[in-house]
Amino acid sequence: MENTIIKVGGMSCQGCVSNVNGVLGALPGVASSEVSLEAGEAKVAFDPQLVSRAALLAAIEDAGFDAE
Ligand code: 9UX
Repeated sequence: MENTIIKVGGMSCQGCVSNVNGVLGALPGVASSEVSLEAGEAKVAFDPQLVSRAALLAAIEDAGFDAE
């Protein structure tokens, strides 16, 4: 398992937080995600055999947010 912190831009309410948690949680290989509106970031634990960090960023961006 690998842990990463992703900066997430464009979240303006707790609904956005739920949306980001939802898209991350739907990806195979994501064990857990913790998204903070205040910090503008997501802490994600994932299995690098199943999903890449780049795929996490892409999923967040597809949901309409910025990720880096
Ligand atoms: Mo809040 Mo975010 O009304 O995708 S859910 S701004």
